[in-house]
Amino acid sequence: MLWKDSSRTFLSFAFLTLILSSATSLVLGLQQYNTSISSHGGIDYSTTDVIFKDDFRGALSNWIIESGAWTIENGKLHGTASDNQRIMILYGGEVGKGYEINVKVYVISAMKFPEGQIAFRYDSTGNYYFAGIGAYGYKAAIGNFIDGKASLIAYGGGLEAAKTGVWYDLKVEVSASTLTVYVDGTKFCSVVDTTHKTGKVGLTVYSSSVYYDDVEITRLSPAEPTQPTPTSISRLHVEGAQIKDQFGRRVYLKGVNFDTAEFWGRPYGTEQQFIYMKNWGCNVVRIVIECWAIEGGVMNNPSFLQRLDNMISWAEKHEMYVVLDGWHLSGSTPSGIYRHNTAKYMVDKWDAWITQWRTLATRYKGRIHILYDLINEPLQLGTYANYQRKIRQCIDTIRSIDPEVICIVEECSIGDWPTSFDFEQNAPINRDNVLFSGHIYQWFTSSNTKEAIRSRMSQAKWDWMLRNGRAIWVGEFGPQEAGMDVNSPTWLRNFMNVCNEDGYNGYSAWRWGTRTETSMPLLADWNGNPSDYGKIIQEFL
Ligand SMILES: [Ca+2]
Repeated sequence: MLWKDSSRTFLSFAFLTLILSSATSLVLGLQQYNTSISSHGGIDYSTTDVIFKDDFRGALSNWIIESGAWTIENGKLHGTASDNQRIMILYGGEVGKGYEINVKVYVISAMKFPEGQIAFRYDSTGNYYFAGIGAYGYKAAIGNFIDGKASLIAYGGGLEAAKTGVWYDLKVEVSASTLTVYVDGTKFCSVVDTTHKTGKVGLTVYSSSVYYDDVEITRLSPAEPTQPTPTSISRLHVEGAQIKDQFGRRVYLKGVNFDTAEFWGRPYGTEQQFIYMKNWGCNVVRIVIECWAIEGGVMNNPSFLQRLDNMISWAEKHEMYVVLDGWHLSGSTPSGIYRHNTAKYMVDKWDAWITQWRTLATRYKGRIHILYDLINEPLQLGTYANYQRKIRQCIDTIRSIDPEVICIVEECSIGDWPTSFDFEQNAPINRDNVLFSGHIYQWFTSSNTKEAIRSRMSQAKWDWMLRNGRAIWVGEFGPQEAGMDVNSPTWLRNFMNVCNEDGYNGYSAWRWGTRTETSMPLLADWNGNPSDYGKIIQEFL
């Protein structure tokens, strides 16, 4: 988080008003979050063959109407469900265990959300999965019916992002215990679940009137693995301007910041919060180690380290990377003498800071999902040369313990704001496997357009860095300090689109929590429900 005033006083922030529609609150209130593990395309399918196709120009002779009104209309299948009614039509044949189902879906009208989905591994009326458009209010989601009770097990896209009057290409891939949903060719969510092993496939509608067309069910045959199966989490490295995993695949780190105040000052450093983050679609969490908040110093407190251990293990369990961030400095208060005075800190506290990183690198040596963000928002450096020497000392110390870990070096300034990557152009850090990180907030830019955002990035030399083979990740971003304004949704979407279009390596939103006193919380509550700001971030994770 960037403190805008140069006097480095702790600002009071205006309250962000969170408005959730009553419908959304109701739906979210009923959700059950299960532990879920995403698969990221680990299996290569070498052969496929079609099990069944129907373009609905003939009769429904291959189908079994389980419930509701289903008719053929002008070469399309039409299913109509009344309010709070789920209706179902099943393909009569057998499909085996590994297959994908493609179908076009068009919701004509909806009483709640526009809901048209594929049902699969259908065993009986109350026991099956359903996946597709509008489930639980999301663009796409997967639900699991067990003995007539449904729960949400994965979702993607924003709330209320599914629309009526639009043809969607829906695909559900069912492979062993991995269930994945695609809409218009884009993967929206995936989950590993073993509740239902086999069963029929079909189409289902909830509280809506829906057209379906061009159903195709295709058998998937896994290829013989010739290499180790890529997993979601592997040791990352920096290759030119990109982050790659150990299998050579490009990785974008997209997630959230989790601040010391929430996991230490407040009791939210729980596995459940990491499950919510994963369910939002995060693959990284930047854990902020805010030294001033910890009496006696972070590294002297076993309870603090135990809490870090837990969070790092939960992130690993739920397949997310962790950026450990040295956030502001110790021996002080929120408005204390070292905040954003890196030169003074380097004189007074540098040895303790190096010791801190040595302790962390030793404790987490070999944990392949961790990256180290050395020092947050360095300002008031005085001279760059001294800072460069210190940063190299820090990187070399960490690498002497854990040689392959990525170290993150942030934008800096020898004076006050703004920071930039000038230093890398003039006197490079000159260390391998370094990821560079910049922070950007709405108030940095003159307007909410992509042009204004790119102009600000260019001023700070982000484009120069990319052109010259430096990898950039955005460790923090967010809307106005005081919360969302009328321009914030456009700014946020434009910013994330620019990152994705221009080749940056992902972003981490400031910040996971509900507090309004330091602005811009992503959560509406600690049950994982998004604020208005969080809803926009969910679209881009
Ligand atoms: Ca047709």
